[in-house]
Amino acid sequence: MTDPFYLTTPLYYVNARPHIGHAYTNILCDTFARWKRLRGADVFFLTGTDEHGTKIEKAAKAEAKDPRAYVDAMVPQFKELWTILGIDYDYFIRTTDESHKKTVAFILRDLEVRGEIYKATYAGWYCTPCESFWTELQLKGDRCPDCQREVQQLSEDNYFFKLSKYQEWLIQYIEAHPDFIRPEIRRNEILGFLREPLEDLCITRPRARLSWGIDYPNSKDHVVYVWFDALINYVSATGYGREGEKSKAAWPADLHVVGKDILRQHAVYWPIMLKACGLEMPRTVLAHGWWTMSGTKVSKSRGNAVDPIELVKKYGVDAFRYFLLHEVTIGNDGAFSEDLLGERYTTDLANDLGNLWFRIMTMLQKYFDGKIPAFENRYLENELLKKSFDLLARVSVTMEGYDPRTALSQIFEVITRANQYVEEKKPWVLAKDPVQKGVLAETLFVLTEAMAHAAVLLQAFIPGTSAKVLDRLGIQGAGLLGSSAGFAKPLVPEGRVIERGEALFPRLDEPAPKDAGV
Ligand code: ME8
Repeated sequence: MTDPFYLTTPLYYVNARPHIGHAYTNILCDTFARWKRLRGADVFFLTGTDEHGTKIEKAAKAEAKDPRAYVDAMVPQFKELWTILGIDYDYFIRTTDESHKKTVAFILRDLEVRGEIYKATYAGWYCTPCESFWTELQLKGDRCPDCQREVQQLSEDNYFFKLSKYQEWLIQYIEAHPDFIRPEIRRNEILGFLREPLEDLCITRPRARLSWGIDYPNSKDHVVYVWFDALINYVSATGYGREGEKSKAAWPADLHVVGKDILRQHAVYWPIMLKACGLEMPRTVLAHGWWTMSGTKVSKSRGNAVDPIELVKKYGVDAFRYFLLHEVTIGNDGAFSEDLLGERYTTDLANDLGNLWFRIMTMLQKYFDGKIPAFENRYLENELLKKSFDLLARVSVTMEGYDPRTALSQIFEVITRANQYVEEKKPWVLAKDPVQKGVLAETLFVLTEAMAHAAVLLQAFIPGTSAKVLDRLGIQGAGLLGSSAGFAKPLVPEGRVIERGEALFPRLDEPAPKDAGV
């Protein structure tokens, strides 16, 4: 039996086109999903769209569309971007799916039976963009404490979920499970938030004020609060609450990846909802930081959104993936600038990786007719070869800790070392001396193996480039990461004639790469 691994992205609001922030979350998840698959896990990777609530209703109205027609027209833009970015998800869930609505209704009825929901009058302040209620005390200078926008005064009957009852339980759970909220800075933030008394959660909106939502099962006058509906997607994708339906996903999730803006919903509301339903906790909620531009968060509402499709057209999908994965440590914010992306493209991808490939292949062609030289001792004592064979062990530990940035640095360390090795060994000098033919063969063998091992590991990060290299080298990459024994050995078939092929990362002033993905 292979280990199951269930991971999720947030469900994105469809009130605008996805931008670099959404791309980042999905690229992170895709990298984790690919990594786990390559390691042999039975992965279920879920993404999708959040389609109810005031924001969506307003956006539809602005285009004079019925909300259903509006969301149906927006969803393909998300799917298209995921295809362009190589996001290999297993299932795309929409909160307007009938199956999802059934699970939401099941959970609400169940929670009512369990005595976890009550009806009461709410009087206070409301932030429409955040869809959140605030008390007078929570406001910051008359504005929403989360987004600093204007709030409106409201008084209305609603249904409430007993969050406060589980506050102590949640604190203890988080303290007993250090991996539940990551990274640590975010875990501390949630524990800090839980030092203040938790209020019960208002889980409905009066239909008179908002009609675009899932029907509340026991009241014709209410729809379900969009966050309560959306969080449930993670279990509705498993078929929960729908007798007889089968899904490949099995609860609990191993990993929820979210931005730090929605950590509270995932690390406070969601665990308590699950606990109240008698369901298991997800293993890890991983909160990443924000991409910023000129110091402010990239966001649809701020109008500073960066279009990932434009960047992919210009730099290629792998350069874009590499940049996002490499530029920040998960949890920290990252300042986006196209100059920086261009710089990374040139230094790391074109000059280090692309150039290493070009040099090795040029030398193989020149000195060995493009063939890996026949070679007796393919397990020779050699520092670079050893570093290449050991790479899986190092990268696995890093990836177990969900740290793709360090993993990429570890892989690129071998690439950098290989480039230095070329300088040290000077194959062009060795080639002049027939006595050195054996040393020359050994040198090129070691270099090709370093390249091959790096490429096998890069499958999870920059899959297109990795596939190109592996294909040219005649290596089947898929099965090589299941065990260290399968990886720590020579990988390139002896005697194979290798095509140098076109440049992996052409200079930026040359025409765009053909397989930019768009
Ligand atoms: O919050 N930097 O949807 P949303 C990094 N529907 N990541 C960013 C980002 C930025 N500047 N901007 C957005 C919602 N993101 C809810 C979620 S889940 C059950 C419901 C990413 O469309 C990041 O993952 O506003 C963030 O958490 C998410 O997009 C918010 O997407």
